[in-house]
Amino acid sequence: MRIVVLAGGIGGARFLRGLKAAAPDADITVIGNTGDDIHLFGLKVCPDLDTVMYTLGGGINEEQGWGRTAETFQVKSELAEYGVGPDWFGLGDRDFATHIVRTQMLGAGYPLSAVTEALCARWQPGVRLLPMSDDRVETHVAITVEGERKAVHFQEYWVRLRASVDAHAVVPVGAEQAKPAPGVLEAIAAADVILFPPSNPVVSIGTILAVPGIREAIAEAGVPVVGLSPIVGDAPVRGMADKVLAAVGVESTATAVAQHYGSGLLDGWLVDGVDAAAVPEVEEAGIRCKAVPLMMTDVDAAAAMAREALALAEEVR
Ligand code: GDP
Ligand code: FO1
Ligand code: CA
Repeated sequence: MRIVVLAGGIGGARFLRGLKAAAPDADITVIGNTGDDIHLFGLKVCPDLDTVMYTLGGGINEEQGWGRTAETFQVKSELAEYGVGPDWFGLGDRDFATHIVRTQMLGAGYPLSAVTEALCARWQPGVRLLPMSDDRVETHVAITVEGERKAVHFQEYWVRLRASVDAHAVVPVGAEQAKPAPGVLEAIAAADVILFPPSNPVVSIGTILAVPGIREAIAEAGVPVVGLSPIVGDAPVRGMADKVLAAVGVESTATAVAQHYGSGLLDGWLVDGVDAAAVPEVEEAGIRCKAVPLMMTDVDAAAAMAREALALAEEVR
């Protein structure tokens, strides 16, 4: 079975670990969000691709959900001694190596998709990890600071400001001109099932869908598209997805997120047991819906969610 998954960082990566356990023989292609990417200290950092790669490759810091295990921060403190920032983004020593290799290869002319493949040769994530695009796309967030409206990089909004101010708009800068990376449209067209893990609907999956051609290819693939809600009990399980959902006028409920994707894209939607009341509302919108446990407390729990998603896909096929 060929499965295509659109993934952000932590939510996507933890779901994928479960999916691999639930469907060990499946051929899994991951289309990763690159809108979170940022250039720091002359290096290209791809947080969501790295989170998927490290999580599936056994190198992730489990408690944190991002970055490398047993990390140290010598380079960061040396940079700080020079007064070189930003100091609000924690790049660790081990992680730095990944960004150095990536930047070196990009400088030599390799596209991000080829670089990602080369990095994955070390980590062996057990899936094919494709960036959504080889073209630069950067999510910016419009906010008001001291009465003045301005746009900041998504990482500045998320990590430095902790989404503490309201977002007026979320803009995937460059998306309109971006092309899907090699293999993305082909994987979608060849898929037997397409899954939306419980990733951020706006800045992870929404950004991937903003690359022209990807949304259309999914809608036209003619195979079941099933999503899992990142919103449980009217709040994100972790992170500040509610802030970016509000920016696009979507309530933080499992129902509203399903309606936001819409029946033109989604065939099936899983909500958590605490949101069972959402089932008839989602079905009213023409999307088959089921309530099952959706907390990824460990790999077994994530695997059970993946099995439910694949079962729902068979129901709607
Ligand atoms: P990010 O790029 O690291 O922010 O990760 P993603 O975009 O892939 O996923 C973020 C979303 O995952 C958040 O909105 C969380 O609510 C959701 N999430 C994290 N852990 C869980 C979980 O155990 N269950 C569910 N249903 N959602 C989760
Ligand atoms: N998230 C933080 O909250 N603080 C950090 O200092 C931080 C550093 C970092 C470094 C590399 C990396 O791959 C991810 C990192 N993240 C950090 C996570 C990440 O930037 C965000 O959680 C996601 O991009 C949000 O989707
Ligand atoms: Ca992300």
